[in-house]
Amino acid sequence: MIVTPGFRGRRSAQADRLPPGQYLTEDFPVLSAGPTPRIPLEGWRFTITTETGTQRSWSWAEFQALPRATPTVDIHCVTKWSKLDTTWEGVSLDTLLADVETVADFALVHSYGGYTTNMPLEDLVDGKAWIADRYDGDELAPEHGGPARLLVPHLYFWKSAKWVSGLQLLPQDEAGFWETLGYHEYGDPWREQRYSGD
Ligand SMILES: Nc1nc2c(c(=O)[nH]1)N[C@H]1C(S)=C(S)[C@@H](COP(=O)(O)O)O[C@H]1N2
Ligand SMILES: [Mo]
Repeated sequence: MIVTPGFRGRRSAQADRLPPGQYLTEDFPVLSAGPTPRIPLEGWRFTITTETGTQRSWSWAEFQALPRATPTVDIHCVTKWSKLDTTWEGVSLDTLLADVETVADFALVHSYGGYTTNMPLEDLVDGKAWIADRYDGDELAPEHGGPARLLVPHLYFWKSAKWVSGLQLLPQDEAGFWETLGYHEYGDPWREQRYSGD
C-alpha cells in the first residue's frame, strides 16, 4: 500500500478538529437575530457589573490601551458550520476581570441592540475568551460584531455576542436570548449541546 503521509495527516488532523454533526466552511457566514447596530466609538463602553452592583467600565480609548492578545481559534456555529484557524485580535477577559472583585459563578453577556447570552464565569477566564475588535488583520466588520464582540470559541458561536457592551456577573445562571428560546444553557459543541435537554 502506498501512503501519502502529508495528505492523510492533514485530512485527519482537520477531521479531528470537527465536533460531531459539523461541516467545514471557508466562508464566514453572518448570523444576526436583528439589524446591525451602529455604535459610534465616542459613545462605546464595555462595562462589567458585579453581583453587588459595582461597575468597572472602559471607554474605547481605555480599551485600546490594554494589553492585547492575538488568538487563532476554531469556531463552531449551532447551524452546523465550523471554521478552522480564524485569527483575531483583542483583549483577554483575564485582563478585564483582573481587578474585579466577585464571588459570582455566572455571567450574562449584554450587547448593544439588546442581545444577551449566558455562561459560567469560569468559561470566560484562563485564556478561553476575549473581547475582539479585529479579525483577519482588519477592524472587525459591523455585521460580524464590530466595534467589538465576545469571542468564546470553545462554546457554540451564539455565545460569542456581537456588539458586546458588557458582562453582568450573577450568583445564579440566567438564560440569555437564544437560551430562553430553547437553545442549550451551556452549548458545548463537542457534547453536541445544541438545544435545551441535549
Ligand atoms: N448581538 C448578537 N450577537 C450574536 C448574534 C446576534 O444575533 N446578536 N448571533 C449569534 C450567532 S447565532 C452566531 S452563529 C454568531 C454569528 O457570528 P457571525 O455573524 O460573525 O458569523 O454570532 C452570535 N452573536
Ligand atoms: Mo448561530
